[in-house]
Parts: sequence; structure tokens; C-alpha cells
Amino acid sequence: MERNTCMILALDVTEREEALKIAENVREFVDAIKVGYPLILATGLDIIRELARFAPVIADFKVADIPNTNRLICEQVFKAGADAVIVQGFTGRDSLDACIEVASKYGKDVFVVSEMSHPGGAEFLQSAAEAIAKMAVEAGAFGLVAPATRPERVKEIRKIIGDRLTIISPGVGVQGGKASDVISAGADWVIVGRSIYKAESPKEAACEIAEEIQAELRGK
Ligand code: NUP
Repeated sequence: MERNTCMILALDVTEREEALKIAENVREFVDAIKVGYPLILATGLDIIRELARFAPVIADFKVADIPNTNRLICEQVFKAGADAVIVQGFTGRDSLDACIEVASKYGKDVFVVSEMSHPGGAEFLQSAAEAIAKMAVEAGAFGLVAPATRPERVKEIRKIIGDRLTIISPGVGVQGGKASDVISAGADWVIVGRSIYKAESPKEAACEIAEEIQAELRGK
């Protein structure tokens, strides 16, 4: 995944046509498109290949099962044409290893959730975030998912992992996070969903956030 705009579109719409139209409209402002259960359950796994025409696709399945089941899930995801998969870290090293093993076979990437961006993400998961981040480094993951709603936590996580992993950060816009803040805290990419796909003009909304990120990067 090339780092140009530093933005990933979270495409949580449930209509195929709408998904393709938004992806085409905003492609110049995003480095990847993240899809998850809403779109895939509504339209089928083939949507991954259709969207891959516009940008690399990250499959956000937050895979969280025993190693064998994780392996089976990741096989399906990469066979369907995804460039990366998002998995949970709390299930432990063996479960993560299974995902990384499959990803390596396909030459693809694994992102591990270290801490979630919603208020409940601080309830149980936050206390394990540092340990999950360390495990992700040791296991050879490509990156972490860390919350744009808590830039101070992204900073902490960045200190732990150094430059060994990339950080993709959801929670910008509707959840309250600000793109420039979390980029300045150490995230490599922001993930933006509703602020783009629900906007009157998704293209203008994406352009605005992309400009905010570029201004922040220039100021560094
Ligand atoms: O901690 C997380 N928070 C989060 O919002 C991990 C995620 N994967 N996400 C996803 O990012 C969430 O499922 C959605 O697809 C996207 C954020 O969307 P939005 O709040 O910008 O609409």
C-alpha cells in the first residue's frame, strides 16, 4: 500500500452501485478502501475484486477466532482479492500467527487492532493495547489499528513500536477525531467513513480531509 494521501476510505454502505460510485469518485484522495461486514454481507465477497479496480482493498473482518478458523477466514479473504486483512490481537499469538502465515503465502498484509476507537474501546481492550502492539511487532504484522479519537494513545503506541509497524487510525469525523491531530500523533493513515460517504459530495469531503492531512505533513 503506497502512502500518498495518507487516507483510507471506510466504505460501510450496503448497496453495490453506491459503493462503486463513491469509490470511483474519491479514488484520487484515498490510498486504500476498507470494507467490512456491512458491505460484504449485503453484496457478497465479489465486491472486493470490483473495488480493487480503484484502490487496494483492506478487509476489516476483525478476525478473532482459534488459529484454524482464522486460517480458513484469511484464505477466503485473500482469494477474494484483498490486499490486507484486519484481525484482533486479543485472541493471542497463535491466532495472529495463523493469519500472518496465510497473508505471507499470498504476499499480503495483516493489521492488528490494538485498541478500538469507540468509548467502549477503553473499557477492556485499552489495558491490553501495549502488549498487543508488542506482540504484533514480534509476530511480524504489517501494521496496527489505533484510535484517532485518542491521539495520546496513538503517541504511546508509536513509542512502543517505533517505525517497525504502520498505524492506520479510524475515528476521524463522526466519532470525534481530527485527521491532523492523529497524523501529528504518529498515525500513517487515517480511516474515514461516514464523513465521506454520507457527505452531500463525498469527493469534496474527501478532498477537504486530504488537504488537512497534507497541510499537517508540510508543517512537520
Ligand atoms: O477501533 C476501530 N474503530 C473503527 O471505527 C476499528 C475499526 N476497524 N473501526 C472501523 O473504522 C469501523 O468499523 C468503520 O468501518 C470505520 C470508521 O468509520 P466512521 O466512524 O468514520 O464512519
